[in-house]
Amino acid sequence: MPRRRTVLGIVVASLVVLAAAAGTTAAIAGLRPPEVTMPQIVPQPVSLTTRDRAPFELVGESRIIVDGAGAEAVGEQLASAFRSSTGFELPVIARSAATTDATTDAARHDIALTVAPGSAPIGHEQEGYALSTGAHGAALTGDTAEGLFRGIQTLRQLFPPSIESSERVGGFGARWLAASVDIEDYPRFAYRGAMLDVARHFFDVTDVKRYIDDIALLKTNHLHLHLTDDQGWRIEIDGWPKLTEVGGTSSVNDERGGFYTKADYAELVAYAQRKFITIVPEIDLPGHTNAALASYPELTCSGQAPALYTGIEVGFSTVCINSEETYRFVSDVVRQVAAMTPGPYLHLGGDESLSTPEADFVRFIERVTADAALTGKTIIGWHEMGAAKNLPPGTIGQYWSFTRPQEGAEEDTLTFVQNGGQVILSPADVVYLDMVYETGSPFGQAWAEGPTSVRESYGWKPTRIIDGVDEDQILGIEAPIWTETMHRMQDVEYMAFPRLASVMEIAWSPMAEHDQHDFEAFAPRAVAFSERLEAAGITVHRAPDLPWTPAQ
Ligand code: TNX
Repeated sequence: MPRRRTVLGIVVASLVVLAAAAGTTAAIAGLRPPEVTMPQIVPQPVSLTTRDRAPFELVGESRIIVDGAGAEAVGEQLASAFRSSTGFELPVIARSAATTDATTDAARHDIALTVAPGSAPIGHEQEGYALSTGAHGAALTGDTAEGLFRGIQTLRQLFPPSIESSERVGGFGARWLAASVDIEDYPRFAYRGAMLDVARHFFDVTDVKRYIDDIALLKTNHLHLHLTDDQGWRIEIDGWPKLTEVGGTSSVNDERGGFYTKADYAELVAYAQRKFITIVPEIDLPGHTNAALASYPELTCSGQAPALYTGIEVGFSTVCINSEETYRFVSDVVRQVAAMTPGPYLHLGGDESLSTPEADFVRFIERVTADAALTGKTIIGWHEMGAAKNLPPGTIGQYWSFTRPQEGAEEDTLTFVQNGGQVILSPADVVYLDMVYETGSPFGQAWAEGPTSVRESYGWKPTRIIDGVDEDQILGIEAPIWTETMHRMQDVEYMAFPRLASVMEIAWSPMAEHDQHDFEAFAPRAVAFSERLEAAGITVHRAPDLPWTPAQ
């Protein structure tokens, strides 16, 4: 495919209406899948042209033809997403081994996945892709396997939602059609994250893998794990066994404790890598440390271990800033966590250290970030870390104040920029997925100007938050979910969906900054995406500000 510059915007030409189904309101679990649907894609692609051509049809003989580095593994993931619902075999075959060539009749029903230099939109080689579907076949190309992986999330959304079902859908005569489109797409921000708090309640490897699957659908590429807090320490550290033996047992209301062994953690990292998601580990310091203090009294200034904590207050704990034992502890933890982490980032917290005197906080942060930077990782800190001006160059700040910065947040955040680093935006009043929805939400908190509707989660612009933090200073956007009020993955999903779709559209789609940032246009796509999640068995909150169709 030739390299082309893409035009920002969406050109909707005429749609082939093979069947009457316009919109994605057709049945999910009916006897047979609907025929062809209007493309409703989240995040909105950079350029999407619907073509006046017959649709692509996936049939029992369809094959996934792969070519180029890493394409086969992506092809296998696509095949496994489609096999259960369609009942088709969908063999994944190397282009060189495919007996029919691309121009023959049989290839009309094949999906070709190709990694080749020069196929992604120019300047977007890492994650960009091009996708073309129609009666000629389906062809997805990228410069990298990662680009292909992002592209298959789009391809999935061209089929009816029921293709995501884990059970066979439809009987004799069921057809799997995808509208004919040409798409070129790439992300606005390099960092598109979700954060899961596994400290307030523990979520085991199975749960986290499930969340990785969920967030990957929205082209999320980082999962930040909040591994330690007052209520629990969740990661095994050699030489400090009580962190997990003692500190790993507690949780909010003692509902769900636990921890990851190093092997568990490696399994998560590897699982995420297959979905092109980088795990960002967070060890929160110097506050939010009660679980560590309860495990090792020598980390406190009094030498007395506090009791394990199962409440939801914040800001009452701190490691002892004037003790060398503290620095030996932090250094061990940081080195081991860095060694477990192939990704470039190490998050050292720094938020809400309300029991650490300011001068001590600054001294502690400057010392531990300098030490942690020796591991070669880029340090991330919550914006309060910016109170320390002497940070390793390039340290990233994670902003969690509101879309209108509250006191000090702006100044703290600018420290990172002045120091050559970028900012991850997590404005709590719009992207904190643990904020209650409209009244009656069974989970969540409301402190960040809650409730937070889907409309609010979509209605903000990243460049309008802090003067001096513009497009180039923004590394990306992250939606945290704090789990004081949730201990089951389905409850996490209920809070995350559909609001994570809003946040990831803003993070991925360049047009979310421009005039196409329009909730009325987003809303039906959010519904379509949610129906897809429901078909896959993922819990969704049918928030009242979206135009739901009655459950089938
Ligand atoms: C604030 S925002 C926190 C967390 C809480 C969360 C609850 C931030 C960096 N810290 O400790 O869990 O509020 O919404």
